Amino acid sequence: MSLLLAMTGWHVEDWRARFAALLPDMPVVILGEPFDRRSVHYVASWKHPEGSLSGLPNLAAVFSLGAGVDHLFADTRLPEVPIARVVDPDLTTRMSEYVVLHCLRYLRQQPRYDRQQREAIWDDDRNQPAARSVRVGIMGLGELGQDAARKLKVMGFDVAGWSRSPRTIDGLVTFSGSEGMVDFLGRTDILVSLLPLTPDTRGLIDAKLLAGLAQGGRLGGPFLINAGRGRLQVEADILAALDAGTLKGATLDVFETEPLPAESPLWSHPAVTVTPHNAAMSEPEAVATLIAAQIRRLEAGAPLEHVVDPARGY
Ligand code: NDP
Ligand code: OXD
Repeated sequence: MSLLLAMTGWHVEDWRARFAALLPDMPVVILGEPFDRRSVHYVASWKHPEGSLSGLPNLAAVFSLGAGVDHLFADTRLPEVPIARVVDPDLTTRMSEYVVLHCLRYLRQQPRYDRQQREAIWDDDRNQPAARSVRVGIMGLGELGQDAARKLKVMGFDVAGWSRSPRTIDGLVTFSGSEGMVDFLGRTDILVSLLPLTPDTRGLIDAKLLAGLAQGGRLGGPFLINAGRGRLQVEADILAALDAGTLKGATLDVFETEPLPAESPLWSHPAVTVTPHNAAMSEPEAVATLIAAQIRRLEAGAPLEHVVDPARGY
């Protein structure tokens, strides 16, 4: 019985060593090296090549090495076995750090002071909005969205959230579905996207959505932070809104195409901050520990945790 590591873009050796230490009785085999396909009971995947998991007759479960599972559902030949994803405090904390950092950056006008420093301008602007006067709207109120909302509230922001199904969360103004979208956007100065990529969310952050954001708030116009998935956003529409001045700035960790192509205008746009899809990286020690515990649970006859629903796509 073995665990197959099937990943692209990450250093497989870090993961092999970690899993081998955590599961000393289970051989760890690597996609791309020779292995007996009948021996594989478990797969841990990050963007495995299309079709590479078919023909594993004893496969019992697939683990995403990240919180998102769109990379799994992109495989049209994905085996029909239970799929579990990462829900882990290490990853969640990293994402909340990213969201709080960039909301504070906009609140405290840091991009402007960076510019002023480059030009040696001392402009002691006295217009300093309070966090309580800035409305943050979080799209996606799951594991990551709820934690980010809690931490933004600690910083004093006026926080609301939007989800697919109605949610009641202590201390949070919530909206849901297409019927809640207009009111949600209309009270949002900083839009934070922590949505999964599904057929329903693809292309959601487009010209129409951006046009619905609050104008005239305390930051002088709306900002966007997307750390969900790149294909949630229409990059041409974001650039057009920035150039029209209806969007004041965008911080993007994820992109329609990754790595972000060298010719993308996002790289050099003065109102755009680019980070290389690492808002919340999967740290091998934390994530391998979680997956090893899941495998031990299954081997002991206990149910798998953090299982995703293929019909919903997350
Ligand atoms: P969860 O599954 O816990 O939460 C997803 C949230 O999105 C839920 O609130 C869900 O609504 C909502 N949602 C899903 N579809 C829709 C829709 N059509 N309309 C409105 N709301 C919708 O996921 P996580 O919070 O753990 O992770 C979210 C995403 O963050 C991941 O899927 C991944 O894409 C991204 N991510 C990015 C990382 C990075 O480094 N940039 C790192 C980790 C994750 P409901 O509550 O009704 O179910
Ligand atoms: C994830 C990611 O889904 O890193 O965990 O994008």
